[in-house]
Amino acid sequence: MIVNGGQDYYVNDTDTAGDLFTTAMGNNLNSGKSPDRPMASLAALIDAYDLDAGDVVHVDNGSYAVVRNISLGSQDSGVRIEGPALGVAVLNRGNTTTGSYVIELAAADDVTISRLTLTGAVCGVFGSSTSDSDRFTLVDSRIYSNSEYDIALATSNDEAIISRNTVSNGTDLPCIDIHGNRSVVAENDVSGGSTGIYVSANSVTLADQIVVSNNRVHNSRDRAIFGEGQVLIVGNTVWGQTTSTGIEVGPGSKALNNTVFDNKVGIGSSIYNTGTATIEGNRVYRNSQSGMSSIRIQQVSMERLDTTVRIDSQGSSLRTWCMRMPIQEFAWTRAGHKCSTIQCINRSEMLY
Ligand SMILES: [Ca+2]
Ligand SMILES: [Ca+2]
Ligand SMILES: [Ca+2]
Ligand SMILES: [Ca+2]
Repeated sequence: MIVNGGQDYYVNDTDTAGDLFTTAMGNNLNSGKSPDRPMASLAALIDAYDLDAGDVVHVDNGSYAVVRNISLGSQDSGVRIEGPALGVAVLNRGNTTTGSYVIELAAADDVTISRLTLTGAVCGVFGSSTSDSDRFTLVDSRIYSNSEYDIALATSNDEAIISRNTVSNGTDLPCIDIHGNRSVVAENDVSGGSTGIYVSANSVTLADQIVVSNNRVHNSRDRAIFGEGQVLIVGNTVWGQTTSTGIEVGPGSKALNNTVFDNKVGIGSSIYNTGTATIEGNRVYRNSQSGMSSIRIQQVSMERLDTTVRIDSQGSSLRTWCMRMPIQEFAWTRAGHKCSTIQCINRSEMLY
């Protein structure tokens, strides 16, 4: 283990065109401690140093073949790893055999990754159920074309922040898969996957709520956003699930103030046995089959202010909702769309 000096670390590939942080080609024989002595491999640098809070690893413009997982352990807690503000630092795992990740969290708390492109792995960022890497932050990055998930953080990884990233893949699994308490998924652009953002909360306690807010999610196979447990899905824009559903809420979750259009079904719920999902204040329009749909509709409620309104099923083959509630305002429906069975609507729920 090399003794640290200063808090800045440098990585570069062998192409110096457009470099912002470094002044020389990367080489793993370098110390990685100054702009003219960058290392070539982020994994090698992480392994060589015991990193701490305040340490910043600068990964310069370039293409990096990631030949083994970049594994962040407890001794690396607090580190920030950042790419260039202009240009891209592409970390390509080039390996989709089981267990291949670009970034693997292994008991590293308070890690921040910013402005990196992560691709070519089973999973771009992975934290297992025993990783217990809390307060992980991923911002301003691009994660795409990983063979299973782009980002997967299991239950032990609490308080993650996934924000302002562009995330996409073409797989049968979610692009973003989040389970840790008090996590936030915000302001990302997410496309593809079976589900764009899949959030299954372990806790039913409000204090542990996971928030999915202000994302743009589109063109996923099964649904754009799914939440179950203590999950708040708020302020997202969701479109382009032409054969499936925009937002699906399971027991304990709430869809609030989202804009949902050009899907087969706008907002659906999946309450199989017990539980309540809440759908409130959304703008839902131009969905080809129905604005809203449910599997067990009688167990779903719609809340307006402090009033809980029951929703009854009608047309079970189409699973179309007919909302029976004290008339607040009449909804209007679009001719030819099967959401026309919706008869009246919450004042704040624009559904047409
Ligand atoms: Ca280390
Ligand atoms: Ca470079
Ligand atoms: Ca340390
Ligand atoms: Ca934890």
